[in-house]
Amino acid sequence: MPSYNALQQSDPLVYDAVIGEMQRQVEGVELIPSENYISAPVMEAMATVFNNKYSEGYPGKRYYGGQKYADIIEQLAIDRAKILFNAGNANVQPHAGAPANVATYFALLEPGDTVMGMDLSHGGHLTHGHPVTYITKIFNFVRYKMKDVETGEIDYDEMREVALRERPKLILAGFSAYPRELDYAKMKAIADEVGAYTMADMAHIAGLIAGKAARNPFDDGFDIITTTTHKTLRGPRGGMILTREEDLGKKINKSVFPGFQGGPIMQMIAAKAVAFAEAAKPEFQDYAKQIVVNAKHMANLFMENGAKLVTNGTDNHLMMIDCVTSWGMTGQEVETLFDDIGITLNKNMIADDPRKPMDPSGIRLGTPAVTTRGMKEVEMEQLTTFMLSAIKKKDNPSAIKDLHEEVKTFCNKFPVPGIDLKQLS
Ligand code: DSN
Repeated sequence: MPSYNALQQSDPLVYDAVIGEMQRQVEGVELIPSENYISAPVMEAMATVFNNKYSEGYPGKRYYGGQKYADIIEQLAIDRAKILFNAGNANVQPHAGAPANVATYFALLEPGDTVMGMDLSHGGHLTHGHPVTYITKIFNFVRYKMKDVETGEIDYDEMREVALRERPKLILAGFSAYPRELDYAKMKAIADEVGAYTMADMAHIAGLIAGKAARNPFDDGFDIITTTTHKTLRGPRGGMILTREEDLGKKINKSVFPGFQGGPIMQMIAAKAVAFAEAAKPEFQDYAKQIVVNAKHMANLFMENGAKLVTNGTDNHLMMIDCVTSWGMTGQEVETLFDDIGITLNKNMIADDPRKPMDPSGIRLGTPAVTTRGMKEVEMEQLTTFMLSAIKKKDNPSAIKDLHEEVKTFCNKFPVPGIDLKQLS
């Protein structure tokens, strides 16, 4: 870990906030399912002089000079990503997940073309065609949903009917709040029937796919995978677009640069390369499997204690709890209560939620970050007990304060990779 001495000297306000955030991460429990802790090598690669370099173009084909080392790191990231996900092409330049998705739409579609994606209220993502996003002014989005919110089964018959009627050019799999696996083969069959491309936005489950704890959509013939690199994949904040066929990758590359972005963020690409090498190690497979074991265990514990989970369980790293039905509380009330005991998760709409996005009925939580800290089933039991106790004692401020102290003591036993507060004292 860097000493941060120079930062402390030159900008104490920023330094204090950095140290405060480190303390928050160490002393608290992170259950937001899209968050994680990067390793020290990934963090070191991010904080490098590659920040100073402009590298428009691709390895061997750049617009500026001085690319000897930039080419090395970008080619490493590309090659490692291709092996990790069995891809024909990897574009590691997208600055984040949303630009990766938008660049993909522009690579494949003409304005006015139709895209079919999962409804946001059933677990889809804003960038899959939510009306508040600009992209809906350009492309026409149609939706699919779960047939049965008790099992999470997608209505593939309806999806086929809508596809035959609307003739989408792109069928999109992927989600940010759906706790089950999708049937990529069924989606691919529907896409083939209407001549659509298939794209999986696997941002949430990229680490599970890399670690062989979830199915790779390429195995069912999907054309494209987009992802962020900082969630279960445990890399730096950023995005990536993979194609099964090398040729389609050429369209993607043109769309990312010069079509959409300017200079790539080379220090993040260096850190992506490091993270992909980490994810290729056998121990990452153990990590990915444990994420799912932990999530299933926690979900079962909640349900045994009377909580109502959307789809009644999970197959992946996350779960959605209907707080109104479970505890007569809103998602916001539960988020705030758990914040008070040092456990972070997020309020979230549940399927067909009658409440509003900023004040929804549910919460979303997951196990990628706590699993990185080495927690296993027994710790999931402890965490669930903390959360259920908080709900029981919610009207007793001193009991909530005591619980917060217990959570801090518990966290002491599980170091966060890349953070050593003792080095700073
Ligand atoms: N903000 C991310 C998440 O939490 O799922 C998705 O963009």
